[in-house]
Amino acid sequence: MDVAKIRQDFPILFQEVNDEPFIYLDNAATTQKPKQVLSAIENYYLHDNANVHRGVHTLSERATRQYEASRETVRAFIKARSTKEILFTRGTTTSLNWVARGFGDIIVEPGDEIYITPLEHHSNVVPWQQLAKRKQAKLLYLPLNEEGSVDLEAAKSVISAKGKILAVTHASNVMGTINPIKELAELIHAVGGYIVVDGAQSTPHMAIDVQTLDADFFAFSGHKMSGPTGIGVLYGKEALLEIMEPIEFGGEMIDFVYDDYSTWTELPWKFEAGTPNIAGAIGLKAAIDYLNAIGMDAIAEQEHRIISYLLPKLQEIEGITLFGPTDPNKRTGIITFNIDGVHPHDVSTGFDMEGIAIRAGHHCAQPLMRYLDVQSTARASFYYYNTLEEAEQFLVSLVKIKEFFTNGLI
Ligand code: C6P
Repeated sequence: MDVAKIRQDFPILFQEVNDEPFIYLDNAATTQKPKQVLSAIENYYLHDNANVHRGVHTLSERATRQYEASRETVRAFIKARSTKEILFTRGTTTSLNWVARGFGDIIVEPGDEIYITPLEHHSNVVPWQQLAKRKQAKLLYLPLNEEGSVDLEAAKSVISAKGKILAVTHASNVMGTINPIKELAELIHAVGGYIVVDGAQSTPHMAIDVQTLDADFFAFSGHKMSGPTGIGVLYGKEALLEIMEPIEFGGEMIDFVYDDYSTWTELPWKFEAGTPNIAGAIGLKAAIDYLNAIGMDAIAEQEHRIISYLLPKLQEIEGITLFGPTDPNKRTGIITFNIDGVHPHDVSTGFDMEGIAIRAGHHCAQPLMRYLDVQSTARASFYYYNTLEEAEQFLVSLVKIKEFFTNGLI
C-alpha cells in the first residue's frame, strides 16, 4: 500500500498547526475524508439533488438509485445476506438506541437479564440501562480478562437462562482490544438470547462478516471510516427486523395511513422515517469504495505495522502507563496512555503545541475509567493514512512533553 500516494487524497493533512507539520492521531473520534468522498457528495448536490422514493421524475430516480446503491455497497462490505438487513441511521448511537427501543422493548420482560461489559462506550451502556429500567430487568457486566477483552470463561458463569440481550463492543475505543464476538454469540444464543455488536471501532479497521460473527445486530458510523458525519448503519438479521418496531414514525415508513391507525411498509424502509440523509449515504458509499480499493486487509496491516513499532518503544519510556494488551495482534490502531503525574488534558495540549492532534478525557467510557481506576487518559489513534514517520514524531513529542511537565524542560 502506497501511503504517500493515499495521503495526496487528503489535503487536510498538508497544513501546519502551531507552526508544526500537522499530524492527525484522533481517528477513533472521527476520520479524515478523501477527495473522492467529498466529490461524490458535491456531484450529488450539483447534478442529482432530489428527494428519494417519492418523485417519478428523472432526478428523483437518480437520487433513489444512488441512495439504494449505497445500501448494496454496505451490504457487500459487511457481508449481510440482503439489503433488507441494512438500515441507514445517523450513526452508531442511533443504531443502538433503535435496537434497545424497537427490539429490546419487545423481547425483554421483568426479571430478564441484559449483559454489557466494562469496555462499552456510553452509547452501548445508557440505552440498555434505560431498557432495564423500563422493563425491571437486570443489567449485568461481563468480566474482562487481564488483557482487557471479555473473559469467555467468566462470561459463561454470568450468562443464565434469563439472558435476553448481550450488547458488546467489537473493538474498544479506549484500549483497542478486540472481543471474541463469535464465541459470545454462541454463549448468548445457547440460552435463547441475542447479541448486539457495537462495530464503531472495528468496521473502519478490519474486514467484517456479520454472518461469520453470527451477530444479530451490528452498528457502525460512517464518519469513523472516511465517510461523512450524520450517516451510520444498523444491520439486523431479517427475521429480527421483521419483528422489531420502528422508533420513528412519519413519511416514507408507512404503507397505509387510516384515520386512527397505520401500517408499515416493508424492510428496510419501515425504519427510515422522513427524508433520509441522501448525501450522507452517497458519501458513505464513496468511502467504502475507497476503503475497498485499498483493501481492508492492507488497512489492518498498516495500522498493525505502526502499533508494532510503537508498543515496544513506549514500554521502554519510564513514567508512561500504557493501557490494553502489549501484543499488537490483539488490538487495533489505538494507543491509550498516561504520563504519570500529568493530567491527560495537559498532555493533549502539549501535543497540540507540537502540531499533533490526540484525544484526552474519559472517551465516553466512564465505567471503563472506573474499572482502570483512572479519571481520564490520553489516546492516540491511527488510521491507514498515518505513516511510521508520524509515529516516530509522536514518540519524540511524547518524550519532550514528559520532560517538560516532569522536569520543566522543553
Ligand atoms: N467514539 C471516540 O472518540 P457515534 O458518535 O454515534 O458516531 O459513535 C458512538 C460510539 C459508539 N461506540 C464506540 C465504541 C465508539 O467509539 C463511539 C464513538 C468516539 O471514542 C467519540 S466519543
